[in-house]
Amino acid sequence: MSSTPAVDPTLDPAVDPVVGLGSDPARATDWWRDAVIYQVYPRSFADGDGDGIGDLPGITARLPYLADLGVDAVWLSPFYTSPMADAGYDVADYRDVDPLFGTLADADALVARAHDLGLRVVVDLVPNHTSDEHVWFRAALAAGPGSPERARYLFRDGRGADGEEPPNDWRSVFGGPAWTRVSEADGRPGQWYLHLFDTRQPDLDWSHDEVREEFLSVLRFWLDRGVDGFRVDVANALVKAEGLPDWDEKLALLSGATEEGELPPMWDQEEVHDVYRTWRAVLDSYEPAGSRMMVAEAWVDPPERLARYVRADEMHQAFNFTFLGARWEPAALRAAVDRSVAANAVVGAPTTWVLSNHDVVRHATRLGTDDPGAHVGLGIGPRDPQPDAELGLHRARAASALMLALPGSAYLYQGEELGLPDHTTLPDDVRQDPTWFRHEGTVAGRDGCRVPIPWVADAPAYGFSPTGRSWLPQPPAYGDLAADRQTGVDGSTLELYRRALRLRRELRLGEGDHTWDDTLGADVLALRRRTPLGEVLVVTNFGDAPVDLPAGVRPLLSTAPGPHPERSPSPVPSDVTVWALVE
Ligand code: TEU
Repeated sequence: MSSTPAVDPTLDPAVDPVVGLGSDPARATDWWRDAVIYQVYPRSFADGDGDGIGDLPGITARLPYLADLGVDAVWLSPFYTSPMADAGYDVADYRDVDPLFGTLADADALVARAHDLGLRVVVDLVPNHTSDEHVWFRAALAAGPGSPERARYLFRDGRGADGEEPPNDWRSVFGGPAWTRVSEADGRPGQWYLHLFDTRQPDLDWSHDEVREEFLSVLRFWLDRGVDGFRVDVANALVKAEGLPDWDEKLALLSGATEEGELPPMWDQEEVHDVYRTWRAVLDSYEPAGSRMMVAEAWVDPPERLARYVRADEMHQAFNFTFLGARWEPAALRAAVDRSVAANAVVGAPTTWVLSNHDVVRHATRLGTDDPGAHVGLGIGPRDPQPDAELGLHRARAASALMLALPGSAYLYQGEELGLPDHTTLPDDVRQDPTWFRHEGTVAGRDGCRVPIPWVADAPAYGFSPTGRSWLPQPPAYGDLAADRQTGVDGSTLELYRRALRLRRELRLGEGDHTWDDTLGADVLALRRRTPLGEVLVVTNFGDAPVDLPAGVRPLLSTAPGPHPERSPSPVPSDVTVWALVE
């Protein structure tokens, strides 16, 4: 086994957090309204112990890098005890850390170190389903039909003479049926249980008081340990329609009501809002009020329905997947921005923006394909048409700079600041995502966006782990994109993000509102922002021809390739975003 170089320049940057948690009392509450929140996917961020899977000590060691990058908070995908049937989104114990990732003491150390650096910590909460290894589900299997133990989940008798047909026609989001039949104590086929996701992720019955009480207690457990908020997994799924009626439509995410106005019986039911009202009361009971937040992961369409999750007494934020799924065209993006901002304004909530996460093809890859919206959730594999990597990165930089200029809160996914693409040629035999297995290999699934981060170009596993092990292989392209290759290199994607985040903070771009400027032509999205330093013009050019900036503006940032692109910002090349101060 080879060893890492003695000095890893990305490990210990000289950190000077601009807005420390303690340094500005005004930021103690409502910090989330304009926050930039960085998603860490623990198994792929940094491996401290060398087993090839990232862990909490690995993350803690890299927190200075994140403070230096200029984000306000980190959101950690699940690190709880889990058999890892869905990479930890199948939780067996909500109050403990899986040994793969470390211990509770490691979680406490991570939170403490983050707070020292002025970073907030948001943890993932998975309330729709547990793991099949959760003590409740094991008890439900053992106890048999009609028992109080089964009542915490959605067990039903099957249809047909011998109950051999599932109780309804719902399909799993990951492919295949949404029901699995169990064997009863006598060994005979028995009841079925519902799982909107994998067989190993049984859905809880949220009409059950014990289920509701349990999650209030889990919230308090992590709040008492000092976390600043929760990202709530499939927040729109907890409550199902009475009687679990058939739904012959596809179980599509982002599925709103049908043309007849009928809501899918598994998504976005009215009673789910009661759950978040009780959660909000718990969060607000922690001092100072307004310091703890929740963000809904809810694939709900249209934006007006999504906004109902962020009413004043419910969640603080919801991910804006309409923006993420929009095509690379000015009209589509403008409509997504306008509609989201307007829908949120009605309920007084800030809008969020996100371009990548652990479920979707990274935007540096997606934007190098013909239809970026088509790849949400399904991945790209070696037998699919391959993306144009150069075009994808070029557009991704422009898209990120556009996103970071918008008012509200922005979510970044680990590695996007390096311009990382998906691994689109992962071999079949390393894949782990249940989406791949449940589609019997007909769709690639989400492993391609979950590949471990390259920190050091010349180290084994690009510095991800001290032993060179890596739970998924990294593509060769990750070498040149390693953090150490980009640090201090003007024009690199990493330095572009650092510059954008610093400017965003100085100019307070997360606050206030925007106006569109229609004078630069139909191929351009141009918006104006009022800032403490004056008016800022943001221009993204989607056309083939370069576009001149108006006279008398002072450039601040450009996503064009090469060093110091902001020194010659006009004309704005194709697929480039420029920020400029209007003097
Ligand atoms: O995802 C919810 C979800 O339905 C989608 O993101 C979906 O996984 C994807 O588009 C594939 O079709 C959340 C988590 O983010 C995801 O990682 C989990 O697998 C899922 O819930 C189940 O917990």
